[in-house]
Amino acid sequence: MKLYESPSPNARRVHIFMAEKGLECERIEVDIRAAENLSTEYLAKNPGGRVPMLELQDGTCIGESVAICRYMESLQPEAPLFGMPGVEAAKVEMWQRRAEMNFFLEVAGAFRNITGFFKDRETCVAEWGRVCAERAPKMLSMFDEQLERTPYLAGDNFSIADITLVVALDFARMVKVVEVPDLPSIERWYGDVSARSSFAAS
Ligand SMILES: N[C@@H](CCC(=O)N[C@@H](CS)C(=O)NCC(=O)O)C(=O)O
Repeated sequence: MKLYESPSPNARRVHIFMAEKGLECERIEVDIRAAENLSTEYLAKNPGGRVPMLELQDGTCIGESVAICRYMESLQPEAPLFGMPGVEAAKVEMWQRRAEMNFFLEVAGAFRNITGFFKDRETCVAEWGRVCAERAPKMLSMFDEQLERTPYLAGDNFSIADITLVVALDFARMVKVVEVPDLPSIERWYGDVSARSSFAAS
């Protein structure tokens, strides 16, 4: 299998997930600055036109980082990073979606609209970017309160929800368009999670 990717937060989520699972595959660099992800050839494989994308030996292409991670989980079910079926899996899904939709997407919206990084291919509205930048940090108190009660976002076990939130926080700090407040439980959890060897590998 081949992972089409570029240095980007979503590819990083997949790298960390694969490192947790001890999985490796061929990696193919896609230059998103040069819009290689929008070429006819790439779009035929991944109509979303984003990275990462996984191509299997039989030609099946899987877009969306979380879908790629689900496939990786099927290859190596241990340790279950999507949770055990039932309540645990439901909690992982809940926190994964909150980390992605309530924080990561706000950071991405701020980055894309304020910096105009992809202005060659989309309309950027700086004012909208500022709204996203204002909303993102406010979302963090929900995660902080949860982490006051549990070691990891979804409970007692490390999961894909933790990967998404750490990657989104690191991205927010790197691109500097969103102010990330110091919150005590997030700080404790961030230290624990980011010390895992899978985070260094990516
Ligand atoms: N929901 C997708 C988002 C992927 C995404 O936005 N990737 C960015 C890099 S982090 C990208 O391909 N940007 C290129 C572009 O927007 O043209 C996922 O989870 O994989």
